[in-house]
Amino acid sequence: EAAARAAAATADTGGPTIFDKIISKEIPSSVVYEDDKVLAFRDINPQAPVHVLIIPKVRDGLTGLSKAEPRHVEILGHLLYAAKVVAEKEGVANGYRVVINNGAEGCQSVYHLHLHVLGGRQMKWPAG
Ligand code: DGP
Repeated sequence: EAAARAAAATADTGGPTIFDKIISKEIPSSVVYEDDKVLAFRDINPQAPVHVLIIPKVRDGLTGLSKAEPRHVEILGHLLYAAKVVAEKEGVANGYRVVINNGAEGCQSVYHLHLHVLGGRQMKWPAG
């Protein structure tokens, strides 16, 4: 499983991603929260009973966290606050984890910045 995920990690080409089609609803997803700037939907391959992805609706160069610039500070804060809202909505406010995989070595596979919100089970540390 870990090896499969590592193999799935890809390079940042800056091209369109599957998340564009999720934002446009061309590909259906299970939306758990949405506002004017962010969309939160269930991960297709959940790693915990609650596994939600939160993405900016406009990527604006944010293929990954490592591409963050000063202009992104507001949306970065918005995404993190949305994680708190999603955790409450999903009933895991007492304990959850927020993850950003960055780059191939960080096991990132979709190059549109996203937060993972994981909960509903005991998390382990260190993360794998
Ligand atoms: P990462 O490895 O951090 O880049 O996470 C990308 C996540 O995106 C991964 O956990 C699986 C999820 N994912 C990929 N394609 C789809 C999709 O079409 N629908 C949904 N809901 N999730 C997807």
